[in-house]
Amino acid sequence: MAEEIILLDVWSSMFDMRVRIALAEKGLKYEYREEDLSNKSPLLLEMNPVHKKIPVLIHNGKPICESLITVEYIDEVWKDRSPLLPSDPYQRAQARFWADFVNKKSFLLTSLKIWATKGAEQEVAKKEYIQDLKLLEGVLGDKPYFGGETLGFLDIALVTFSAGFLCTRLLATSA
Ligand SMILES: N[C@@H](CCC(=O)N[C@@H](CS)C(=O)NCC(=O)O)C(=O)O
Repeated sequence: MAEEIILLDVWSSMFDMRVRIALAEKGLKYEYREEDLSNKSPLLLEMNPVHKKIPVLIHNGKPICESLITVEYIDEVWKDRSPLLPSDPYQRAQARFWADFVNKKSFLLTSLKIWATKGAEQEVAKKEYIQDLKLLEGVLGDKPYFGGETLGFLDIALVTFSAGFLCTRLLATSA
């Protein structure tokens, strides 16, 4: 049976980009449906009744919500193509730990604080963000990717936010 994969998405969402990267890494074709978050589609409300947020991947009629959970799902279902999580359980736990750090600490707490504050408070937030990036740099070490020689789960978790942060910064400084 042919796979049916639908992605409820918003093109600019850094969460959704994670799912799009995972699908691209696996070479999967899917139907892209752009959502209007000010007027959410009945399908989005039906498929993600708990959070009512995008991204939602609908695989053969069944929804998968939350970007990192979706990336893991894609990796598990299509495990024979370009693995994203390490096969070693300890390394896998580490990748999940740092992806969780990106979500909860580095992105949500620190980088948003930079935009939400001014003056001395903003300077503290900037220092904290740099510390977070240094921690991640330590995890990366000399490897080309967090995943080793190829793009992996933690790369996908981080890259959309680090790129998004830089773009927002460039737009802010060029305004
Ligand atoms: N933790 C979620 C966050 C997803 C999220 O915040 N999506 C935003 C767009 S970037 C959304 O759908 N917002 C609509 C709303 O809050 O009503 C994930 O990782 O997928």
